[in-house]
Amino acid sequence: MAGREHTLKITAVELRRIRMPLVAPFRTSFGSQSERELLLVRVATPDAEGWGECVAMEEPLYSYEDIETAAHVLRAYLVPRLLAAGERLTAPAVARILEPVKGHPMAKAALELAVLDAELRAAGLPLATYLGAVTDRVAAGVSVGIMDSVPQLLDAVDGYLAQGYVRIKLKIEPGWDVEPVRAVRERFGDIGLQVDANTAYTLGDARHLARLDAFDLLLIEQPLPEDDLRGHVALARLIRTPVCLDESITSARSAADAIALGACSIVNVKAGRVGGYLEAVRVHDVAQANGVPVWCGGMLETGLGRAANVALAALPGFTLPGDTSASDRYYRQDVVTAPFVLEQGHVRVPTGPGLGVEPDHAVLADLTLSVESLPV
Ligand code: OSB
Ligand code: MG
Repeated sequence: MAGREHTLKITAVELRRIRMPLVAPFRTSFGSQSERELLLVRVATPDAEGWGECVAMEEPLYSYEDIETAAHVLRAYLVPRLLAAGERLTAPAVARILEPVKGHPMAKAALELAVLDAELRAAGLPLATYLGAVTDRVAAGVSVGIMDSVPQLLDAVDGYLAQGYVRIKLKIEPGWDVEPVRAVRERFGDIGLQVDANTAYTLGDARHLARLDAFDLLLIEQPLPEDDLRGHVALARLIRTPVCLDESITSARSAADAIALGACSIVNVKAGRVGGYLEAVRVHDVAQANGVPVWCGGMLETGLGRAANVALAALPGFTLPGDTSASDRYYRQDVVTAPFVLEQGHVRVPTGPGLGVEPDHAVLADLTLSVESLPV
């Protein structure tokens, strides 16, 4: 990545809050959603504008950030620090400039992505190329929410498999785990199948979770609380299903620790969770150096954030299908002019400069709840 940086001066920053209806309610162990509200960050520079998507959710149920805390931290601390850095800004400097502000990785990631997009658009370089992509399309899995009944779940999975998704992830929680997994395995046979608990269990559930061993799952994602690394070490020794961490991995350092301790053998990489796409590449690098497979997680992104995820998922260590589904799995109308589509179970890596997708301004205007221009 060195030597390709172009410096830029930010002339305006915009925080745009949007609301998008989901095509179907999405239920996890931490709640049910029928729409996605989120924050988009736009930076303007003399040569190009750049977009970043903040993946914080409406309520702090996945992690402690929410849309309001992200907007607050951006407005009060992050944007002012970046502007104070002056004209010789480059994307790799953003994380260092923001580092004194503790936490708030999703707010930081959104701002870094907007700067990165502007810089790469000005340089004519695709984000995927910049990050180190080695492929032009990525395998797409789909994350399937908790349903009211097993037949309803089987219908949903059937639909996704018919569309070509190459791997199914079932959201689980106590009371919705062994039976739905058994039903999906029995009905659909030898498909790529994994589960995500979003911290819903404790180590005391180890014997129960070991019942999932019978179903040859690719992995179990984040069974225990975010800060329970030792619990995951113990659990990993008690069950055969490989343990994958999502919420617990907050940086390349924490990934290195989790891997060294034996808390996981697979890592879900989400740029928002680790403070940006450049740190996400470092998580990938740490995992790859340890022979640990990674895959690209998702946060119900719009086409803007999805473009960045798909670029990241094209790196060589991403050997498992990601939660990088097509736009229509989430939204009837995406905010980009060319939504992501599924082609033989894959989505194409954008090839244009920066994110390689263009916002659809009419659609955006329709979905916008508020726009805030920050003083520059
Ligand atoms: O834990 O991976 C998760 C969505 C929102 C918050 C957390 C998670 C998820 C998903 C959906 O599982 C992933 C996607 O398709 O974007
Ligand atoms: Mg997860």
